[in-house]
Amino acid sequence: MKTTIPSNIGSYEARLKDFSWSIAEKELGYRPGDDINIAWYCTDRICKMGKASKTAFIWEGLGGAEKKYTFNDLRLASNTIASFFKGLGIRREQRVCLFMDRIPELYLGFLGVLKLGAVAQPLFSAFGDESLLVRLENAQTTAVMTTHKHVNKVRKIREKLPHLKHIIVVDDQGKKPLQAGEVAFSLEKAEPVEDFQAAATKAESPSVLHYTSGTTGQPKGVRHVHYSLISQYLTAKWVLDLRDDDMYWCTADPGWVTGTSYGIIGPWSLGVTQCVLDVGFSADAWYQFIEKHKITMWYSAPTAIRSLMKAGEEVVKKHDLSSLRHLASVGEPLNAEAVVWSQRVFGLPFHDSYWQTETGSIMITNLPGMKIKPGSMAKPFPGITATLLDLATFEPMNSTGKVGLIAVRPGWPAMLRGYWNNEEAYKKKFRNGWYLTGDRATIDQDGYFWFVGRDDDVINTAGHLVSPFEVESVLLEHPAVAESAVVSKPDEINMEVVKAFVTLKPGRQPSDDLQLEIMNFIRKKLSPLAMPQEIEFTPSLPKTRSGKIMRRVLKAKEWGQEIGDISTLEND
Ligand code: 6R9
Repeated sequence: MKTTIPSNIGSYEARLKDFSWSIAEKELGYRPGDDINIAWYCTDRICKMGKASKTAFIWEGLGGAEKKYTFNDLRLASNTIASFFKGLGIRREQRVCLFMDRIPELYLGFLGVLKLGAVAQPLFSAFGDESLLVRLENAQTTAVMTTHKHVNKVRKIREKLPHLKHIIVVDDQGKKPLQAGEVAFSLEKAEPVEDFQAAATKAESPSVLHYTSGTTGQPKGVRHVHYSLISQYLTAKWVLDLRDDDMYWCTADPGWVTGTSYGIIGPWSLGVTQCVLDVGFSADAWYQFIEKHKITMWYSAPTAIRSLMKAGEEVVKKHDLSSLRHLASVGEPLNAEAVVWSQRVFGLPFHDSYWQTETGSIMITNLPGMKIKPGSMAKPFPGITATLLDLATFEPMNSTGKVGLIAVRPGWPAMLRGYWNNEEAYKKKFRNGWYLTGDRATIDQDGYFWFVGRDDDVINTAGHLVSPFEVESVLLEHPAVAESAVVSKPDEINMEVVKAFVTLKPGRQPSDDLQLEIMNFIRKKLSPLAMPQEIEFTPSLPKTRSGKIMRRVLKAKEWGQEIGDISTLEND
């Protein structure tokens, strides 16, 4: 048993009684109507509070490369980057895409974009040019900040992007020539800018644009504003329980909302030191990282935890992990075995946290001090009114144990303010005065939420949301493919993986060679995260009488479930 220190939140019940978001506003010294700039709060304010020389950021890359930054370094770097952007003519509210591996420039660039008052659009560096194109096109992105490793993908699509004015390559050391319209920027060589007036953004000024996948249509750009800081600060403080002397490690990539809300904004607005490891997964490397940096608070995801479980306990014993004091998880259902396992091997349970790109901050969670029921997401964060709505009527349900739609009363600070250029999709997220998450759950007699599944066809593979539509569209571009349907199939580690069913055009025959050819074709266009693990050729696909492909019939077979109502099935 670890020694128990009182948690930041104290008593959940007491907090529920007197909760107001003004608690966070007061702690941050913000009054309604004031300017609020996330980057200023994460850097300048922390320096003003006397923590300029405190370590803010420890970065580790391949081969043990290490870089360290103080809060003053963050302040200077974000000033320098913001001022460089300004010099290029980038203006407030224009979108600047960050397209990099998890190198320091990604984190510092994010702050620089916000400091300028422009909108940060982080995208996974694993994205292929097709995935990149739809997101840059939709956001009418002005600039992309990238590295030599990834710039070719941007070059390939540049002609299709009339709004894209600047490609900034941050690791140019004069080694490789850049092309016309590209500009090099080196943080190490740039003259540090001591004074930069952070943009006087207001609560509702746009800040971050994260793309998320739905079942239909292209990915949607989730619009966030600077006021989201209020939620992110307080949830990082109460759920992640971050304190001044913590060494925090959030394993998420900032291409995903977890990597920005809690991999940048949460910890740095609290003045907490965080560590980033930019190497591929290995249990030994991860434990080594915890041991070396004496990580105290660790925020990760179920797929990673399941991979650690698979790696076994011997490797745990090789390391001293006694610095850990609090663990949390997000992104997928946290299975009960993972909680029990972590309690056994680390002496600490993983605390679940449930939220979405759209919610911007944690909604339902197992707060420190709250009883853990392994397999349950536990209860709403104070200030969050969450309920279950009836699947048919969208009215709140009162019965326990019945499956309903998870819904949240709108109005928390980090809530999305819309989908980029897609008012219609945004409107569909609200019914009877509730925000619809699109997830299903049950609630037990103690008010604990138990995740059941998604209410749509979106695939959650290793915590990454994949739109079947996006994968199907790419498959259809192959000359041999007539139709396609993409569903999930079970997987021990990733919980679910992508599987594609394909019908072929007349004259084309299924073969292993063709399968390989299609795989190679789509690999260039999709991110590895969205790649099907399997392509199955089939003579026909199940369809409704109106011609819609019934993915759920295919999915049920993969999962060995009942197919349910197939009265609308056309070709039975
Ligand atoms: C932060 C994030 C959101 C979807 C969400 C749900 C699933 C997230 C979960 C969880 C079960 C949890 N999800 N946390 N499912 N238990 N603790 O993950 O954002 O990428 O938008 O995904 O992920 O289905 O609706 P995002």
